Amino acid sequence: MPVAEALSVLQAVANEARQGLSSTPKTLSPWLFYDEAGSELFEQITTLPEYYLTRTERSILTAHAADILEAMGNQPITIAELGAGTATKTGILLRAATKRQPELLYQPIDVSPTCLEEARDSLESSIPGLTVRPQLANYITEPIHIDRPAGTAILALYIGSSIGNFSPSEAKAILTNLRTQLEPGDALLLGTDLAPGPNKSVNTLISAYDDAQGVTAAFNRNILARLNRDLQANFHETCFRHEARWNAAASRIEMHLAARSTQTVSIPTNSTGPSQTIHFAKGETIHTENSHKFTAAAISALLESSGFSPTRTFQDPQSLFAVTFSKA
Ligand code: AVI
Repeated sequence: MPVAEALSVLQAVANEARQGLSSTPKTLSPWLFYDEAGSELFEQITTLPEYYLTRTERSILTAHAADILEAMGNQPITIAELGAGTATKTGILLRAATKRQPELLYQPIDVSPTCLEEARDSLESSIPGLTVRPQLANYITEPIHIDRPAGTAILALYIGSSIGNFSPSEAKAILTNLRTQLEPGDALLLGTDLAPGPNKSVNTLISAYDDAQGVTAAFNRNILARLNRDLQANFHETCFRHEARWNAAASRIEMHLAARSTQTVSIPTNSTGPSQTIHFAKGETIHTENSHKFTAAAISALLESSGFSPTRTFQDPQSLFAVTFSKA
């Protein structure tokens, strides 16, 4: 990462820590999870037996790739993806699309340059006819731009249930921002984790965020390790207990870090600002993440309020996860 970029990331980490840890209740933003160590832990989470989200969405995409492409009609398509990461699941749709048209442009949009490069290298070398044009952009706070080769319709992807990590108003803003780039004939495929139902208990949800091997606990505590590494804070990570809670009123899993005892933590004066002392009462928590879980009605309401017309929803047989196709 270029030096100037690394410094601005460090300043953003410091700003988050100063603001979130001096608020009541204490909070830290979930984007702080994803430094190198946290991104590796997240990759491990996606393979855990309890974390059904990734494999279930993959199974839906595998089962319905042809239906999804058919819903786009006969025009050639261009695929763009928000928050693409390393785009491992996207390969399913890209492969299916290159069977219908000889050349395909894929535009992954993400904040991580390393993920974007990894995605380009692995996809271009394994899918003949595919051109990957990565875009480094913060689609959450900045307007985005999607290239449209002449005569193609755009299929935009926002999969992985990443939309669930935003508040309802942020989620609407992200989709509305995307909608500005789309025209009649274009479409959005949105992946969302589903709320508890007849075949999905609250326990299934809690276990997905509090696995037996403790990988999610390590992922959550890594946020403190990151503040130690980046800002020379002195958190004792093991003095904080990982908690996954179901908030029924807000239909979301919340992740917290609870102080096992009274504690005082300091962030020393450094290049990012003055020193900060943070006191924790026993049991006090830092709220680190929300992961919203959607009903079918909530998915439709979100899409419609952002200017989309949902036309088809694909689910797994147990109704754990949904992938919704909407027209622009
Ligand atoms: C990235 N995001 C969709 C994950 C989720 O399920 O909300 C992040 C995560 N947090 C804990 N485990 C996984």
